[in-house]
Amino acid sequence: MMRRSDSIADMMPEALRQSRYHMKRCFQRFVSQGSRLMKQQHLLEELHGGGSADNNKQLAADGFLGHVISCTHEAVVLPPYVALAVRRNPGVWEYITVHSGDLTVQQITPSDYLKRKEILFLYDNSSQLEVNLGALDLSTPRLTLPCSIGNGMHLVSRFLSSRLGGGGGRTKNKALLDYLLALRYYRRRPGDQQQINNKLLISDTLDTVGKLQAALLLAQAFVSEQHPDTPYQQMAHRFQEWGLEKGWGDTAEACGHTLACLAEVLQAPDPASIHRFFSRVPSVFDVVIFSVHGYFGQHKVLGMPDTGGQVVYILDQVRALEEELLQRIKGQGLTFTPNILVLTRLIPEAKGTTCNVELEPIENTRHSSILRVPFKTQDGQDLPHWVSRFDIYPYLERYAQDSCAKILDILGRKPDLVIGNYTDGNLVAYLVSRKLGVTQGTIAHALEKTKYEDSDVKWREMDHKYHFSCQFTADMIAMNTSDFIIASTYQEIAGSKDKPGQYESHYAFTMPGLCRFATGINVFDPKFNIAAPGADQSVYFPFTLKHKRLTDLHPQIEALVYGKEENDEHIGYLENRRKPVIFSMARLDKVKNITGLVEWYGQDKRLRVLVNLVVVGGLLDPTQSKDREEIEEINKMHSLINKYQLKGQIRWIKAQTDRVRNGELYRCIADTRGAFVQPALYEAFGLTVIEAMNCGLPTFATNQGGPAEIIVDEVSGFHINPLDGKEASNKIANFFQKCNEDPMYWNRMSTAGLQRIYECYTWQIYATKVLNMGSMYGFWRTLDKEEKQAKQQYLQMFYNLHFRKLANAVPKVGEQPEQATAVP
Ligand code: UDP
Ligand code: LCN
Repeated sequence: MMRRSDSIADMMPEALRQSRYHMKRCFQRFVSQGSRLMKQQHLLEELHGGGSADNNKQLAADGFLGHVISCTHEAVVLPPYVALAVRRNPGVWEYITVHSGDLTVQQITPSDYLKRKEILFLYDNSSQLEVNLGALDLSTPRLTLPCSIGNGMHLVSRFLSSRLGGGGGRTKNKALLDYLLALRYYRRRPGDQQQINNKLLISDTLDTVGKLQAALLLAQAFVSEQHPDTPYQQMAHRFQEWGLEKGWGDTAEACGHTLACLAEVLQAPDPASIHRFFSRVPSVFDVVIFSVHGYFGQHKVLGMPDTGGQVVYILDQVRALEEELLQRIKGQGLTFTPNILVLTRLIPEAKGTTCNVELEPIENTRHSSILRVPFKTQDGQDLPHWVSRFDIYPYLERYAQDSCAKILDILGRKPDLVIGNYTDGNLVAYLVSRKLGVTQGTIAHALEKTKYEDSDVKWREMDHKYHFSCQFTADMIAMNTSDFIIASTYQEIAGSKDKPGQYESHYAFTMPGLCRFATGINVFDPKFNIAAPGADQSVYFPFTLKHKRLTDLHPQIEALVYGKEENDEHIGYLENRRKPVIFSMARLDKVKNITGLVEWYGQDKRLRVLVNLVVVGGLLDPTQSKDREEIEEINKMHSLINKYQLKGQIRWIKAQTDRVRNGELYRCIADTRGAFVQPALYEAFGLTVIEAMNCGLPTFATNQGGPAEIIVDEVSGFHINPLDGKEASNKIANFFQKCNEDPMYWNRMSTAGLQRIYECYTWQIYATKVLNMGSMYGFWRTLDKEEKQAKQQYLQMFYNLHFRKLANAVPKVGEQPEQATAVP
């Protein structure tokens, strides 16, 4: 019996005994064409000497070999050897070589595997730089189960509980005591009358764990005798007598909870009490978020080059974080105002947006602003033009310095948490958090490496256009320096059973002639956390909430959807308005596959009878677009509408940037008892999916990427395979047919979608998680300081000696106007 938990190399001899002949033929086929890189599909085809072999029955018949090949994502063939990169589970890789002649099998290291791979691209790799970042994490605990990936905070509280609860008597909690002694709120801003300088929770007199425990006992006894609502101010003087400072709570009851949490942690910590305590500690007040590349603004930026859902995400995130911060600070009995600054680029030539404004308050917040800092040219002038996100590397170091100075000026203190977004934001977040010595968080809405096949080994071919040499190096630096990483979904980190995740693809990779990452980032690192975004529920609310509906907008929406007028705002019309509408909205990129949806619809007669199609996206006139990809898609849309004679059944509306009206538009589609369809070839997360679901619109979304996780297929919506249009359109048609037979079916799907959202995808859940991360990892980073510092120093050296050179070699294209490239 084969145990799939054993290493492949260990199991091979037994498998060989079972089917030596079959294996030999297979490996000889692999080497028959000389040295090459083979991908999974190719390997599966050649397993049987050509033709498709990926059906499960066939693989089962191939026994162990079939199992190994079905888990092999790539093979390096250097006759007589074949080196296999086998992914046995999400995040779990094994590298082996098989000799095609005698079938001897050997386990090899990732580095050995990558060296073999380089030979395919380089004549001589003997002087290739190798970086092994995993080797620097000697004592960092690792998760072990693939199903725990992305649940880092939970595991950190477990590790902390055994660490703090371990032997060592009263000294065992020294790290926690030192952390508490360092808690302080200091602020001095230029116009402030006086500086604020407050110790928090404990004073310097409580300098041993014993003294702290004694003080906690006294305070606990005292607050238990007070009315639960007694304000902290009335108890403050007693707290101070015991060496306790403010920050425990606003009332006797709240103080009692925090005191009890800390007492429990000091006495016998368990993961739950640690988690509770860190969710109450007053440690995060000011947050800085870097989303550097533009255009970043609140109006008229969606659809501009490089600007998509990540802007929506950051702005909504800020609103949620501010709300959560205000609640927490009040609950801690403090009166400090939180501040959130979103740092982006100031673009003097702002094309009708506010991207040339330095400080812009964020709507629907009281204490949050966008702060724009310009890029500087070599001679110190403000760089006037937009610069593609692929070309901005030479500007980032100076940008980080300038931003840092501005932040300190505006906040009057160091932020408590610096979060980066996308490669550029993350790199700057690294530079700024390193300089200020504060906690660093990382977000990547989509990592670029997995978007382009073989972008690592073929980096040289693509570098003039994409500068992946800089990008992947910057990603490695930021992922490794970051205290925690926020991902939207599990698949973003570790993919699925069959497909590696975006972060996972950085585990071991090489850029021949540049750098070999023998280990880059390990997805079993407890820094990974899933915190899925939500949708602004004041904008995207259920269609059934009649009193909130924006009926004033209905005439405009009516004209958009059902008007007959064709111009550069909309084309096509809907003849039969009694039919439900299937709706899609996205940037008009290839990957969004809106043209795919139009084609599926065109080809499916049954679907065309059942529903109308409304799509929002892009421009309608190709001559008005500057984006190469968008132009192609626009032309394709027109030709599909003609080819399938869709007029009368389709309405194509140009990109809509009024999110409030878009919210009502989703609801109006729900009024038709229609559905939302997200047909992307790949979607990192998919904000439109949750927007639609929030409005109560049954949703069909791609099974490639985030939506596969957002929706539970056939329960809270439907998955569709974007590579199989026939099956997808059939699934949509079946749904509407079923709704005709059972009108309650539509209602059930609508409600189930909403339920899924409320359980898992709200900004409130997100904000709670992220602030807990800020607090928990803020302490975690103080443990094993020497080892962590050694890794930081190594990465700093890597930045100085390697990254800086790469960044400086990128032509400063921003200093001349440039055409838009791809968008995120
Ligand atoms: N969006 C919009 N108008 C459009 C197309 C998209 O307002 O014409 C918004 C959409 O509502 C969503 C965001 O842009 O909030 C797109 O985010 P998503 O995650 O779906 O995709 P991205 O563009 O980030 O890849
Ligand atoms: C970027 C993307 O491509 C989308 O899939 C995400 O939903 C968006 O950012 C926000 O995270």
